Amino acid sequence: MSTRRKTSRTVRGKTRRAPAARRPVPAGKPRPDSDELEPPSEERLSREQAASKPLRRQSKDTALEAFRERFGRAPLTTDQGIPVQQTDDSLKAGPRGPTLLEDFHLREKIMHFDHERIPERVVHARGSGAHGFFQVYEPLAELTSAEFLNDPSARTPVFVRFSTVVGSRGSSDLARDVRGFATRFYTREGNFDLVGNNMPVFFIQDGIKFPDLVHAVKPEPHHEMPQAASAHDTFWDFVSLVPETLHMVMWLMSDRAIPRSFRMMEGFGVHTFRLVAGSGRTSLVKFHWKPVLGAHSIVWDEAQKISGRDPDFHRRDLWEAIERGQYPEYELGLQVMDEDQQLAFGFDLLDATKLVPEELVPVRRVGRMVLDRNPTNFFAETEQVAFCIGNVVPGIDFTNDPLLQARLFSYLDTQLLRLGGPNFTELPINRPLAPVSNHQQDGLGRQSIHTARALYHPNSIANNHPRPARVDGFVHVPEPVRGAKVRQRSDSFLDHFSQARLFLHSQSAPEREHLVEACRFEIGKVERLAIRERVVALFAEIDAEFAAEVATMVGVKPVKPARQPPVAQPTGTPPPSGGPAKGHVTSPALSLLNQPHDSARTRKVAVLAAPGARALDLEIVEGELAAAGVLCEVVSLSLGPFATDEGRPCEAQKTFLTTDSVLYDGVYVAGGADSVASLLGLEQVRLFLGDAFRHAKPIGATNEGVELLGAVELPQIELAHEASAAETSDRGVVSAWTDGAGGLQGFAAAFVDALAQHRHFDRPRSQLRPQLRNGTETA
Ligand code: HDE
Repeated sequence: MSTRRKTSRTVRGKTRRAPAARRPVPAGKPRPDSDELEPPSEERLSREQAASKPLRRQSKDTALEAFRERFGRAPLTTDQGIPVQQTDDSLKAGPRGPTLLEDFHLREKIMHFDHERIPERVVHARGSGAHGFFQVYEPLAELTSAEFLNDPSARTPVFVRFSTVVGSRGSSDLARDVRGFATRFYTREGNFDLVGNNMPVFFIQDGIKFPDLVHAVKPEPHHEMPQAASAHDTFWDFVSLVPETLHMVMWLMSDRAIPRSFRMMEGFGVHTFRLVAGSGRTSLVKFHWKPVLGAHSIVWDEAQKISGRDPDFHRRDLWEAIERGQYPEYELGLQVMDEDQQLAFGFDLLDATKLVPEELVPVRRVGRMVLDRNPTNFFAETEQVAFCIGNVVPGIDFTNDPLLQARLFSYLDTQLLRLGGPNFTELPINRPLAPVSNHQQDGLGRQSIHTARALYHPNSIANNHPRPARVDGFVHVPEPVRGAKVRQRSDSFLDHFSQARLFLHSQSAPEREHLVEACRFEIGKVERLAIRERVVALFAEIDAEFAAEVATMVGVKPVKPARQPPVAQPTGTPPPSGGPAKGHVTSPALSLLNQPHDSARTRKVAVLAAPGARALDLEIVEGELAAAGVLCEVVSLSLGPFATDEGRPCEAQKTFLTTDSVLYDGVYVAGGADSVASLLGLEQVRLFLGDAFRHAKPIGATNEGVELLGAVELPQIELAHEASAAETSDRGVVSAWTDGAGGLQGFAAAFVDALAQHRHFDRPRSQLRPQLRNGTETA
């Protein structure tokens, strides 16, 4: 039934990705990189060519191709190219004798292995990367002179690395955490790195607090626990003493911290940057990434289970979507403000703990990014990529945001240890496509062989080359700077509560409930009562009712807020109205509920079926789901083909042992009396459906499959009656008794709608019954 599209082929015994030109491209989409990317020739470009030739007209893929090694039929050699005759036994004095020092092959092999690891990133250690391109919709000349933002015909190659912040390289993707969203644009004017997160604000206002924050949230120093979690004393101790963290803490406790997928997450540049037009006019800007699939999350119970079932869940999801040709897509958004609006909104645009509500300054969508190629080698690309917030191109500049200023120092510095010296810019993934010519010399791991004799400026020997680019060179905005040298925070940074409150009040009821639960979970894990009390007291400054809800579950007496700071009313435009929390100032854009929910494309559905399953149900429903871009996986009693009621084979891709409900966006139970009878007897089936229900996922069933839902007794949910012709949809549970193809198509359409809604939090929260009516007793 389900077939997988082939995206790889075997070349001389090795699995190789098909060349870009032959990979599937979704209908209606232009082929990625088509104008700049000539498909890599089958013959590898020579190193000399790659090193000497200006890269201006190459795509990043072509540039990387020069460094890709394919062994083909070449014999095994040492690093020196000496053929190795045997690699299974070390050189010994007799078969039972000691190993000899002269075994250069053994020594080289072990030496290299011993040094395979490099230090992991101090934060954002766990990441996943993808290549793609960015294309601007129309020239933005009135805003910026950046060439890649002015040429709609150009596809600028990009490399994106998504990450979690706190955990080590091997930690679970599903930690409650901020996600990094770092994008490198390989523009013709050099590399531009937009090193952002999936949340628009940050914990602290000044970079000098970053080591304190990170020490507090990382595993505690005495026993290095807990891994990849903020639910421990030191983090909340820091929060309780540094109220500027509170707005970001609200985001961290919200569903945004457990995204469904990297493909379904917003991205934010966080800081206020500057755009500089050719005329010299500057404006302030906040960068956004808007996922075309909308932003969606999962629930905490699910996150914890996924961490056990598949800790690579996000990494796998990204990889597989790209391999399937379902390329993740994001639109670049700009919130543009005038220079004189720095203090116009009731807070300071230089303060990274504040966001600009989209209702005040709409996000203008200016271009799109498509991620269409997986890396060839994780280490060489995803691990060795060295982003730097200081990598900007002419037309983009910085502001005095003190967090941004500290980052300008940190990113270059950190690479020296991680990548072993100043020549990390020569690693293939870090090389710009723009030509590089300067007087940099020597250093550990230098790869370019400079032929110039005069590596200094000015020089007469090479007629001053390379010369400064007088016309196109980067010119920093000549912003006037005046002030006394002080270690001081601006008064305009001192309101730490208004936007935390804005975020809380903008959440829909289920999102708010999740947020409260998350706080109870996290603070409930804090051992020291004094810390719990201080946190709850700070929460009371945000919202007394919210603080009381948390307090009751964490052994703290609710406290009255010491003072209610004035709500910073945005000036200039009326406060956004409507939204879930009536009577409060809200920003509807902050609620995930208000994200687009119009497509089920790329969602994954578990199809529960066993021998005797109704062939027509499977064929029609799977076909309709596939047509809507939904991926189906048949989960059954054992792997491999089984016979349907018509005797035709159906391939089971997973069993109840090898997969779990939490790894899917929805579940469908096919009809067929024999199939349903076998499923009824399995405890795993009850757990599968029970979890899907608890996690508010769409559940569908046709014909005898409806009986299985009845047996699980989904509380207060109405199911289709055998006599009724049309399908029944009740809070994301879709069921139908239907013989014909038309009825099954109607069912599938309703199920696709339910999938597009993502989650159905309007379901009753009562517990499912602990046993199947007709099935085995369970604990
Ligand atoms: Fe980072 N951050 N950061 N950060 N950051 C790093 O750079 C740092 C901050 C972000 O996928 C490090 O190469 C300081 C904000 C991402 O490779 C390091 C401060 C935002 C990534 C570093 C911040 C980020 C990093 C660790 C406070 C969102 C992963 C390894 C002044 C706008 C990039 C490395 C990748 C990585 C320092 C705050 C995003 C140590 C000092 C705010 C996405 O340089």
